[in-house]
Amino acid sequence: MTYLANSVEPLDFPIPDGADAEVVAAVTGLYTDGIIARKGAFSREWAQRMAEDIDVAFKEALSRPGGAVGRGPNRHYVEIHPEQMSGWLELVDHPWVRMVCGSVLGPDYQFVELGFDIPGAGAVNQPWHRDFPMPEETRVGGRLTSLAFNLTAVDTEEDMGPFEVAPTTQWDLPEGFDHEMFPPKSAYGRYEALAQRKYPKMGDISARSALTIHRGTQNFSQKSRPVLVLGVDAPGAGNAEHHDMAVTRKFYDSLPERVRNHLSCPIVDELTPITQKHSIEGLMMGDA
Ligand SMILES: O=C(O)CCC(=O)C(=O)O
Ligand SMILES: [Fe+2]
Repeated sequence: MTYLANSVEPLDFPIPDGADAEVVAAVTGLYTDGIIARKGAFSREWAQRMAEDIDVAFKEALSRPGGAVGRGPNRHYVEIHPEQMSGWLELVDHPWVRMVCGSVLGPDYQFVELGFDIPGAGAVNQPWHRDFPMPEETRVGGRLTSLAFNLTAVDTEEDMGPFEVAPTTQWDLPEGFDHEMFPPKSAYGRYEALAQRKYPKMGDISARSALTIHRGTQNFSQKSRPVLVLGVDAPGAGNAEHHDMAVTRKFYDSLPERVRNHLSCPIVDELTPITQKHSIEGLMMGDA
């Protein structure tokens, strides 16, 4: 593939030794398009439980100051603790999730974020963006050091303001970007030409580099389109410090060791509801 003059050029895809076809496809997909997916990874019943957990957490977050943060008109983000989601263990222990994380981030990957976006009725196009600035290791080393997994709580329909992504743009250097995350309006034509709209259904899961330029689009319907976000880092990627995820001792002790090994968050006696940090996204996308 060809890269823009103003983009990082990964020298080669870091495919682990002895990788099977599935691993090759995952690494190649994330290093080329910047987004991959597995249809029907979970049952509809599992996704329905996730939707109910999101609903409970969203109501709780709206009931207190700072519980939910605006990401544009009628659009919220809420960070939660793993124990607020009954299917969290099945999510992080899913063979596809483990395969993708291990293949792209190495064996010592860490779960650093759990949350959800809720674009409600009346949400408008977000500005094209990446979720955080490109780290040095990506810019200089051509390596991806984190992943965002997404799971929809509803079957996505055209009028719900689908997620839109511009494949290959995880490598775009942030020239003229606001806060190194928001490309200038003059570059929108390029993103619109590359754009793909995604129509995931309940039970589907995707994985992307959060650097791949994307946006939620205008929701013309009366329904909201909640989407879960699981953030995973390679060791040292540094995103954990932007999140307040924690687990209770009881929950931690109940987890299999192969999951515990991927948790570096605080282990506490009692969970504190998360107050969302003031973010650049809120500044750039507007309040809810
Ligand atoms: O609407 C979506 O699916 C994604 C929203 C998003 O990218 C964000 O709030 O950062
Ligand atoms: Fe985003």
